[in-house]
Amino acid sequence: MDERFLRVELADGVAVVTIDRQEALNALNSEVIDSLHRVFHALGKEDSLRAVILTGAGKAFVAGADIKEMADFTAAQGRAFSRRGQRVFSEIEAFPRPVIAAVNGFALGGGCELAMACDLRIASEKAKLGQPEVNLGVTPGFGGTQRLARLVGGPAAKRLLFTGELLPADRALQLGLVDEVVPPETLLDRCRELAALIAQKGPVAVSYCKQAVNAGLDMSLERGIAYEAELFAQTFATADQKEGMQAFVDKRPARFAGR
Ligand code: DAK
Repeated sequence: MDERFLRVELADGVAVVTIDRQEALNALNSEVIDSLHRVFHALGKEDSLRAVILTGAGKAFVAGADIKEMADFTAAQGRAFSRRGQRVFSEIEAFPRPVIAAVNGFALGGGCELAMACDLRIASEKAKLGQPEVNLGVTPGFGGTQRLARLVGGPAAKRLLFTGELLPADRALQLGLVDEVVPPETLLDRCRELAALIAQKGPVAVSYCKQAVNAGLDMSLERGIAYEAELFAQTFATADQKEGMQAFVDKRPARFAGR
């Protein structure tokens, strides 16, 4: 599954995907974006997969979309790049398993947007997050204005977007842009710990929870609750529900099959 700029390690139901294009601080060029698409597509076919950890090699998570590649774009190239990027970000957001961003360093522009397309964000104390696109005379283009406002609220999102300010990890935590901050040397272990905890749970139920929260954010409360009830009903057609409830009655750990 490895690609030129992407490493994939799959063990115990958890995939660690590392973007490794350190000469450009892991900036997202077309090749990295296409590789992410291929890797997530391939991971989607792994029956044993329970969670994904996405991180960057070196001092950056991802320092943004590749400014050097974008600089001379024609409108048509810009459109194609935008479609590629948006497709991958949507695939990650809708990926049937939880995706945890291990934000090891700079997560700027498209990098911050990539982290926001993940389900959880665990940051190293060294991480810096922000949307500095206004420095380049552009807006975020991979969902930054929308996901940031949903995560941190309108005023905080506007301040970050208007100023291009880079937030240290502790400030990002206060705003809710990341969920936890840990020392750099423990970042991957902490993410693996979380992924392992998730991997013990009913896989279909975890997947439905992700689906319900994501879809519900675009619905009225009334419709969201109706959608939740439907997913709840569907879990009763799974082997996982039978196993989970029988294991409770038998006072033993559940052994979920993921179906
Ligand atoms: N793209 C390309 N190369 C980059 C890069 C980037 N985003 N960020 C860093 N690099 C490269 C640097 O050019 C440098 O390369 P060489 O000069 O060695 O060849 C190398 O990585 C190391 O960077 P620095 O020497 O600058 O390292 P420092 O530690 O001094 O500084 C930094 C780190 C992260 C503060 C700095 O590199 C920096 O400010 N980088 C740019 C951050 C940034 O502005 N990111 C946002 C990019 S714009 C859209 C879709 C998407 C987008 C917009 C529209 N549509 C669909 C409409 C998204 C836009 C963005 O993400």
